[in-house]
Amino acid sequence: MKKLIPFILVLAVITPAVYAQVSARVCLADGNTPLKLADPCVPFVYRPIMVGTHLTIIVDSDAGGYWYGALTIWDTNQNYGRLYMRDFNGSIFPAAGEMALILEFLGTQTVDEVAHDTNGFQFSGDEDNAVPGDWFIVDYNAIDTGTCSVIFFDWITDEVYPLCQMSFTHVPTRDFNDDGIVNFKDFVLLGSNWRRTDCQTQENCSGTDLDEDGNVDFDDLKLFADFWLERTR
Ligand SMILES: [Ca+2]
Ligand SMILES: [Ca+2]
Repeated sequence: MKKLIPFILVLAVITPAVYAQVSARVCLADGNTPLKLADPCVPFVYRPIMVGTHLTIIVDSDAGGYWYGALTIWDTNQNYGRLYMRDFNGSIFPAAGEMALILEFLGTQTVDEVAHDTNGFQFSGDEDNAVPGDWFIVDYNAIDTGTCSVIFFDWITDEVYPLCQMSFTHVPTRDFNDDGIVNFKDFVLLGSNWRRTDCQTQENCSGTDLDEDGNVDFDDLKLFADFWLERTR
């Protein structure tokens, strides 16, 4: 036993302190299916999504205790995406504790001396009752074509720099009839515009000229098929 005591002391010295690891993950609208990355080797840069697509961003923790942080749009190209809180209770999971809070804040970003509106949410966990698990959920909607970023702050560890920046690329919708799903009805609409060459003067041939080169052909069919059976809401 005498030999064991120095060994334990050494362990106490070299074992680093353990802190709660709070993170944000992106899922489809079901709040469960992860959104795939564009490149598995590049974190936080996600595969393209269609305009109108709804996503969920979930804040989770591997430990309890007090925490505060934020999610906010960082959209230097003007409001291509937006975050939504479901309602006061709907965006807070029980694991965050009874006193957990979520507050919306509106702000501006100045890009090239032009101020743009932006939005986000500030979170705080319950110091006494928070437990490991999912703590908060907010919805994200792709409003227009372009690239939009959402930045995540863990203000416990850093009050200035974000923990991560999630990047979303919005492409034109393939849900041509706007019924919420890309299926055979949309394929029929694409077929009804097949081989047209006047799309640049005809509103992209009802949206079916997906690469916007003026005609509807196999290039557009390929872009359409990439989103087969995906939902926009
Ligand atoms: Ca459709
Ligand atoms: Ca085309």
